Amino acid sequence: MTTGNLQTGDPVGISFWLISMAMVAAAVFFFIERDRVSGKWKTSLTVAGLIQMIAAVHYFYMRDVWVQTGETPTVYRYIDWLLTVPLQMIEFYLILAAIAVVAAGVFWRLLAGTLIMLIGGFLGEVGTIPAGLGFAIGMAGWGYILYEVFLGEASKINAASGNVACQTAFNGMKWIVSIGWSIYPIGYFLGYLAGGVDGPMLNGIYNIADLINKIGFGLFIWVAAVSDSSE
Ligand SMILES: *C/C=C(C)/C=C/C=C(C)/C=C/C1=C(C)CCCC1(C)C
Repeated sequence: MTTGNLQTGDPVGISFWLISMAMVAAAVFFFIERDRVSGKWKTSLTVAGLIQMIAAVHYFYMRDVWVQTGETPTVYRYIDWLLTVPLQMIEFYLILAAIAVVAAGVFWRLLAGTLIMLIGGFLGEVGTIPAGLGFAIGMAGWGYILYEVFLGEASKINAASGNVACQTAFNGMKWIVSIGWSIYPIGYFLGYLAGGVDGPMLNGIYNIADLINKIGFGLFIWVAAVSDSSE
């Protein structure tokens, strides 16, 4: 299995490969499409492209660790998340800020929730704290983000904005953060808490989650930006 080259019988390795290429393509796409949308959306597409680019580079490294050692590339995975998830929180903020006056506190609260979620998950995955405790801390951080997006100030600003394209993008992001993100704790649970450590299960599920939540997330923003710009 660990011959140093990608094998046909290694679906997780193949998914690392495919997703890294999809992310490169998505980065180029969002950067070029930036030209086509009106001014207030440009920064959102720039950030969407950066997220794909950062993730693509991490996927190259993660793929190598996986293919060459068969081990879970936890450090690369979490460095990637630590960079790209806060950038997604900036996206939320930018979309709201494009149409309303938004207190910076909204962004800082989303960022705080992100850090709690990722630090808890990381410490649990590397074994500094018990895997179950890391899971619980991660869930608490995620719960806080859900609160802010569904019931907190961010949701109120969006509802009051009266801008259809913004509301479309914001609602799409709500789906990503709730349904899309729920794939990650499922991966963690099946990878660490369902009896023994299951590397292929963990990495396979995380990879699918990243495909949906990075590229899918960018596409929601792109759809809103293009439709708002062509009016
Ligand atoms: C681009 C990468 C993204 C959107 C990563 C998102 C990661 C999560 C939503 C992780 C969530 C976790 C929990 C909710 C509990 C268990 C630990 C985590 C970190 C896997």
